[in-house]
Amino acid sequence: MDLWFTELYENASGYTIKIKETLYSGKSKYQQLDILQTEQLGKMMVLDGLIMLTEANEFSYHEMIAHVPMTAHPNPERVLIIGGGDGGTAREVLKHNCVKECVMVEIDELVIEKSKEFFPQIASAFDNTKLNLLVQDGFKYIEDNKNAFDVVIIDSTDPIGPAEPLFSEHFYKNVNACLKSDGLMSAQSESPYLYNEIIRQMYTDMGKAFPIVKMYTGYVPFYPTGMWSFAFASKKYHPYSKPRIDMIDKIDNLQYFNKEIYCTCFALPNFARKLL
Ligand code: AG3
Repeated sequence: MDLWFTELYENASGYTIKIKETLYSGKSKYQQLDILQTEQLGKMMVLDGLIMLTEANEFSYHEMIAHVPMTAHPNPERVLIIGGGDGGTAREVLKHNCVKECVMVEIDELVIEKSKEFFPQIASAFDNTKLNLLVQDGFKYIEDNKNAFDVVIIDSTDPIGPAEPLFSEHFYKNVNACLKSDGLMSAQSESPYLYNEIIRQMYTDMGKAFPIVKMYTGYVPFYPTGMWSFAFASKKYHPYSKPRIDMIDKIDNLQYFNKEIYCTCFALPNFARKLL
């Protein structure tokens, strides 16, 4: 019998992938978590029916969400990740030796636990002594920590379910307050081909909280349309004002990100520019 998994996009199109077997299926207080063995792309993590990552090419998303802000900041020593419970973003952040502490605040312990069990290469950061892992609500954590971080990375799910409060002006203002005076942030911001309204709203809200707001993109084949966008918001530095371009060649084991990608990822097609 053939088994196929489909993620539906707005109930109108979708992405279908052949499954060998279900490795785990369970429900936390927050969401449904499924881990599936695919035919082609290794293991796959799915939350509430939406693909979070595949083993074969999670690198593009994690490298882009982490290394772009880490390059833009001249000396990122204290980094905060909101979400990212699988550990992929933390793995990338901790490749930077300048990092003294990476705090990761994930609301759902089940995601952390199952990532450790099924995705050891992605969850490798959980053994790093520079990682301070907190299982709590990122929205609340950020309210209580002011002026504390150089870089904040919002590695959330879509704005339905537990991540919804992370897409709001109030939240971005709190992110601004938890950053030092020259701090900056990145956040996953959906596909510009599909989610125009979400993107317009998100960038409008960010613009009310930060003086510098840009979109950059990367290719993430297992997300809707493959073209994925990330928001870059900053208090002081533009992406090209003080980037640590020469450090990029020294980052370990990069499969997607490089100098040329940094220098071009902020270039946007016209239809995407119009959303901002
Ligand atoms: N972050 C989720 C990105 C959104 C995916 N959306 C979708 N498939 N509809 C993933 C967490 C990876 N660390």
